[in-house]
Parts: sequence; C-alpha cells; structure tokens
Amino acid sequence: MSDNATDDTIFGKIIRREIPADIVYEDDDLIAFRDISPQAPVHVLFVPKTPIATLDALSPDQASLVGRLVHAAAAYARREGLAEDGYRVVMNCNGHGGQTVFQIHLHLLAGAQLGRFGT
Ligand code: IU
Repeated sequence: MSDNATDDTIFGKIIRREIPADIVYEDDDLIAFRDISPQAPVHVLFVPKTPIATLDALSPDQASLVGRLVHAAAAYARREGLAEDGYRVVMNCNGHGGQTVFQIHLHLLAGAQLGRFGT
C-alpha cells in the first residue's frame, strides 16, 4: 500500500474498494459516489484519485483536475435529467468552509429547490 494522502482518508478506502459506496461514475482520474448523508434528494461526491488534502493545497499543475470534477458533475447531471431544473456544485475548504474529509471533493446537490447559503 502506498502512503499518500488519499490512502489516509475514507475516500481513499472507497477508491480502493476497501469499504463500500454507491459508485455512480468512475474513470482514470476520478470517482463519483452518493454521499452517505445526503443533504438533497441527489447528493453525489466527485473525488479525484490524486491525493490533494484541501483546495488550499492545490498546485497550478493540478488545477485541471478541478475542471475535470466540474465537467464530470455537469455531465452526470445532464445524463440524469437534472440540468434543466438545475443543481449546485460546492467545494468546502478547511474549518470555516465545513470540510470534514481531507481529500478534495466536489458536492453535486440537486433534485429540489435549494436554500441560499451563508452562515
Ligand atoms: P465535506 O465537504 O468534507 O464536509 O464533505 C464530506 C462529505 O463526505 C460529507 O457530506 C459526508 O456525508 C460524506 N461522507 C460520505 O459520503 N461517506 C463517508 O464514509 C464519510 C463522509 I466519513
């Protein structure tokens, strides 16, 4: 087993199939699975396979990975018929952002009218 950061998070265990998850999409760069504690009727997490703890740790050469997450989420939403009604994508960073799993991930929330965000 390698000792990179992804291996140290619950998402690394999901990527390696060490714990179960409801996986809805996967390719060479990323995996997507349903959030275990959904905050909307549709709540899917898009996670790069490259270990990056927070957005604050994202290097310039890793920036395209975030684009891949956004594009994969948009493509999933379109495939699932969610795009016309709309959806939200969110990335949380560190404590005030509400980040609890320290492998970057994009939340896709859809399936109902979402409330405004703030404190
Ligand atoms: P956050 O942005 O770091 O707060 O999001 C982490 C999400 O990971 C959160 O919505 C959890 O419900 C979700 N999650 C999960 O889907 N499966 C798990 O085993 C664990 C957390 I731990």
